[in-house]
Amino acid sequence: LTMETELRKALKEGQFELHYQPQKNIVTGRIVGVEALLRWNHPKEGFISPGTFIPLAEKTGLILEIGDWVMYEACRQNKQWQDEGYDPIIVGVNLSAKQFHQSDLVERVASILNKTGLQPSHLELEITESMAMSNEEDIIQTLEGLRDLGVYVSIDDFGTGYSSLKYLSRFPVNKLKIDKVFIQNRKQNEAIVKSIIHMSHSLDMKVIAEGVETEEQLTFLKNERCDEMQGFFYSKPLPPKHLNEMFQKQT
Ligand code: G
Ligand code: G
Ligand code: MN
Ligand code: NA
Repeated sequence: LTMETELRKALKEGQFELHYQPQKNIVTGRIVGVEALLRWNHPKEGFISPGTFIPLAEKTGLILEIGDWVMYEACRQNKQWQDEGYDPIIVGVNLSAKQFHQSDLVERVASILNKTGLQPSHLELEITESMAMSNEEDIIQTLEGLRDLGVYVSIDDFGTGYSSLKYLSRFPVNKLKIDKVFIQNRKQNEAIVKSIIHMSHSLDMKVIAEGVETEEQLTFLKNERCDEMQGFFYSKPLPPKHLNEMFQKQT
């Protein structure tokens, strides 16, 4: 089978799963969100990382169907956690460029929220800089449509793309996610990390550090007033039932 055929089959036969990586408020230490990360549980190969199949899914357009499934499943799971009595959190979903540029994206998101019963303010869509930093009218319209719907939008891998900072201040975006390369080479990038935190707050945005792996990194981020953290220091992405255990521990 070609990989494209295999991907179609995977979608039809339910071979995709979402894992969730917790995001903590740095001050309170509580889980305030999770990022949904796609996993392909292949019957022969075992877990396949999205890095290997997302590019093909993008090329073939299959990403639209896969992306709808991801968003639906992430919203459904988050609603289920709320129904189970856990404190409400935000679920983050990665959007690919093709998804983001669908002319009916806002309607699709609204329909998924409607079907799953999740409140818009409990969904965050992650887009990359290159998707957002453009002057095109339809991009601004999409971002405004998402804002009016009440979902959050964050900029993923911030600092690694082609940032046109002139757009950032005009864009209805809620949060910057500092790319892990800046956190992991923290000493070398200290000035950059401080500046991104400062800039986020000046623009009335939240800021989260990705790829936090050490206590030293966390202490630095706390001192610099970074809002949230995500990374292996606290937890890798995990299947949903492990999150239930983490929620229980903190109540
Ligand atoms: O999950 P992992 O740890 O391997 O992620 C690898 C890459 O795949 C990351 O860049 C991540 O943003 C991307 N990715 C993970 N899940 C999804 C998804 O559901 N949709 C899209 N478009 N990208 C995803
Ligand atoms: O591109 P995006 O930021 O969506 O992808 C998140 C990716 O980062 C996933 O592949 C996830 O597994 C990975 N990741 C999450 N936390 C850490 C971490 O602390 N260290 C490293 N090296 N990777 C991480
Ligand atoms: Mn992401
Ligand atoms: Na990222």
